[in-house]
Amino acid sequence: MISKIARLFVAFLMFISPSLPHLLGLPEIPSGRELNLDERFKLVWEDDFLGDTLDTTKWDDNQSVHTLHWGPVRKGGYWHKDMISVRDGNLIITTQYKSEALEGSSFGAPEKYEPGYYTGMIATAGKAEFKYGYFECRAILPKASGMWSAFWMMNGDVYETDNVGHDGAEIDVFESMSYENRFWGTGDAILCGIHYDGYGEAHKYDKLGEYFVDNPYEQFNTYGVEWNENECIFYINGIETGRITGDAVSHNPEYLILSCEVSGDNAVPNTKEISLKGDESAEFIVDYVRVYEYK
Ligand SMILES: [Ca+2]
Repeated sequence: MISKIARLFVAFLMFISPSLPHLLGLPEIPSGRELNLDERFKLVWEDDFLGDTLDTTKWDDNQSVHTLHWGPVRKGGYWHKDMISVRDGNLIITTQYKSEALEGSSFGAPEKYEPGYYTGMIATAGKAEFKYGYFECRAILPKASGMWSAFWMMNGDVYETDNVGHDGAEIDVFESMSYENRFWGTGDAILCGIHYDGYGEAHKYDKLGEYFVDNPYEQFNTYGVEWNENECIFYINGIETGRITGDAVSHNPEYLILSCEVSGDNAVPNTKEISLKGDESAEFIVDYVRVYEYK
């Protein structure tokens, strides 16, 4: 209900001036041009998540991805392959507190798994990397506060600090910022942007903005980015939300990532934000990921 009021308020602001919500730091309602997918693109890669296991010819499940720079610790919890499953035509990334550490090691990193929040990620690094086209996933986001689910793209050269993202960038097709615990019902919104020049002092972030999605924790929506040599154009359900041009645009192949994280740092969860209690779990459900080339 509160989300509906927030959305009506934002619609009113956009009626006065389309850029007003953005200036006030509020999410916008997608209102741009239509994608026209069939007319402009052809499908070149997809995973519909059929069968009972992750297709490891397409994805790694974060214990064997050596090209990535991350250990098993991720924000307030751990990434672990046991939290990844495929069921009823969907990929499921489950988040849950484990009072006993799950077994295994990750990336050959020295950190060990301990009791705590467990969730997961999968990536196509070294298996399917793409330059330019249209990239889309169809998903239901995890229904619990303190979850940070995302569909994003990376290239290892994102760490090159040369003031441009041309050698590689982190393209966040969407990041879900949480559920329920944001002011004015804006938890129904997602975030889009591009990070480049690494994550240290030279780090740059072109934040496109935040956008409302239809019942993202209850129903499937599509989240996409169209990427060419000039710009990245972001879409929700085939409607443009906005575009990023200039230095942030990558000109190198990027791999795809689906992931969930929990609020916190160094595997210490922010329990004020995380609404899961006991052994309750939350699921990030992905129907498909599709990659298209320009016709
Ligand atoms: Ca599917």
